[in-house]
Amino acid sequence: MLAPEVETTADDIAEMEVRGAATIARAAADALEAQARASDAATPAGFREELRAAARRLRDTRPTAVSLPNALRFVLNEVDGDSVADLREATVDAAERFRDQLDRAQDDLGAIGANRLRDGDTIMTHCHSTDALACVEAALDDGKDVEAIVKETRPRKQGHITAKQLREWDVPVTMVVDNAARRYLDDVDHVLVGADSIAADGSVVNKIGTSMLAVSARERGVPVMVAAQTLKLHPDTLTGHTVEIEMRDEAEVLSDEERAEVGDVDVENPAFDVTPPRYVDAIVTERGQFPPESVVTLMRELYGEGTSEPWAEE
Ligand code: RUB
Repeated sequence: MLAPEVETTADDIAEMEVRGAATIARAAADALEAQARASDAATPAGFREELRAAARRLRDTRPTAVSLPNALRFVLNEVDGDSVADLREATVDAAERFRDQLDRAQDDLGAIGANRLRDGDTIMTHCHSTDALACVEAALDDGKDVEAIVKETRPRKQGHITAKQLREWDVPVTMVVDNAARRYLDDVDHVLVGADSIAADGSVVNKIGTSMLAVSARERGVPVMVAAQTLKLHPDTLTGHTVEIEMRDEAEVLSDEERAEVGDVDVENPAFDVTPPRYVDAIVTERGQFPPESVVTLMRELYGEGTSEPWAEE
């Protein structure tokens, strides 16, 4: 019943071939569009059931980045019509609108984030965030010179992706192991990271190690800027829910070979952590920059007091 593109996308997200909150959201919208195009459902009810099943398959891949359910909700809530053809067209249109909105949000937040960066500034990055890099790209477009100290980001080394992108823009890059971050903070003007989810109290959920970096940055007096389009706001946290932190395969930390050498140890491999709002100076969104504690106002405005699960089985 599921289109092959849905299965492939779900596998790619789970295996991190497709990764990063915004990119995952876009891939999910693309997959729903592919499902709509491929559907040979005989009835509107059948079409809707297929789309919900596709959304459930995508939803179950990774739990932490709220951009994924927010994207699925955006598309599913726009699917309206009396015939399969109408429903198909509505799905395709909604996916298209979603992609446009995502691109525009990234451009807009990039322009706002760039205003925080001065000519000659050095940033320190953690993981790979397209929202964070949009700020750098906009600053470069404004004619500012920016340098970067890029944290490697164990265990998956997403810092390499960031370094590659920055080098393509001719930004001077120094790569450091994660443990060296504090040593280099004195040379840094801004810590610049993205987010997978932002909670109603302004806590920032991002790649594991973000909170340690933010605490060190606060101790060193270096401002911490989180670039996160409003797709990263987690509406369930308005009603007291917490954000699930993904635990990944221990082999990412300790290979079978290494384990044979080390012996019988337990391994924990959380993919994300929570940075309390007091360590964050600004959350930069396409709607402006916010002190983390005030982001709840924006969340209420955009997402109301609760969320639906339009992919649930009926
Ligand atoms: C990626 C990560 C990124 C955010 C924001 O984790 O933590 O900082 O997703 O990225 P993973 P973006 O590699 O495990 O998916 O700004 O591109 O949405």
